[in-house]
Amino acid sequence: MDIIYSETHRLRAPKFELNGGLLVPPFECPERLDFILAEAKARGFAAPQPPSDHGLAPIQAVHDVDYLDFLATCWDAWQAMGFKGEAIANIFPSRRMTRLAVPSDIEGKLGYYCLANDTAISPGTWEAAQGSAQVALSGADRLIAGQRAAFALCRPPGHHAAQDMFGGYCFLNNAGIAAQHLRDQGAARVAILDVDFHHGNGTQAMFYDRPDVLVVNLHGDPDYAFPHFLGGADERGEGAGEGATLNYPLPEGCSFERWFETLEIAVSAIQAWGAEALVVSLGVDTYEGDPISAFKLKSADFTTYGQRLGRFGLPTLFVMEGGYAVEAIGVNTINVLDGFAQV
Ligand code: Q9C
Ligand code: ZN
Repeated sequence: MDIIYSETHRLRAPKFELNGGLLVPPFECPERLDFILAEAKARGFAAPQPPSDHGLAPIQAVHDVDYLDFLATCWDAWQAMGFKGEAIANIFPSRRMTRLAVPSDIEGKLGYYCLANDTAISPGTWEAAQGSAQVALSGADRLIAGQRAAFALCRPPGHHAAQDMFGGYCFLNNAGIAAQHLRDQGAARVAILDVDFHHGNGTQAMFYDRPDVLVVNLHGDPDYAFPHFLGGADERGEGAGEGATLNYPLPEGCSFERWFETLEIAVSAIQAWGAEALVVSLGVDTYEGDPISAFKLKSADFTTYGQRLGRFGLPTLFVMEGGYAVEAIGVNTINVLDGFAQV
């Protein structure tokens, strides 16, 4: 299985994350990918390959132009204000704040486009986010070329980013961009299976009214888990997309047995829907040792579900999302890919 990877991810290196009322070193850090690359090498995977440049057009196919312009200019505009720290949003268009215009002021813009102030914009963030999207696009190219599977080792992650929102450590929705690319290159029906602990609110929002991309999430129930305001079982798509969104919220402390039963239901639904290609939003923050999540998967369980996805038999693009138990992220991620490849 080809691994696509770009060093540009290192440009995403914020100093701070607002967590528990403190500015702490971000959970989503560059070292995550070092552990994954080291484990891939140790387990006999071929050296990672750089992405090819697809430009902005396939990113603009799912993200709004004004949002991309904001991401491209945010850091410079923030600095021009004389602010000394990283760009962290502090005001949002919440309920009863209904003026629709996008402010020209950068603090206003930042809040307008932000969904969670866990995510600081820092120098190099836009360049890293674009590189991450190119990794996903190049992974999709492998499926278009007829390969059975590919691993897009994306960073920063993407599934919380919507058409016009960043947050949850995400800026560009890599899985959504890849799914759209597969559609544009001839796949009639593409499924996205999101197994990250957190609900992929951005991916869901992006395709909510579309019948051609099925979005399926297994995640911590938003009643107790980030992102809290999307991911209920009753959200099933709208209009032409009615039925093409499926949500399986799961309880705090969810065991692998319960999780895997739910995966079986999700896989059956994808099969019945008739997907031609599968994009897996691969977050390994379902691990029992994850510092910000609440499921109980052990490292060996990642192999088991990788094997199940391998038996499923669809052309499959794995897109890296979350996973914050840094010392275990390599083993857990490669276990999924290795399990898949064993079948
Ligand atoms: N106090 C992904 O896994 N922050 N994003 C939680 C906890 C949000 C995770 C803060 C976690 C987002 C891609
Ligand atoms: Zn996550």
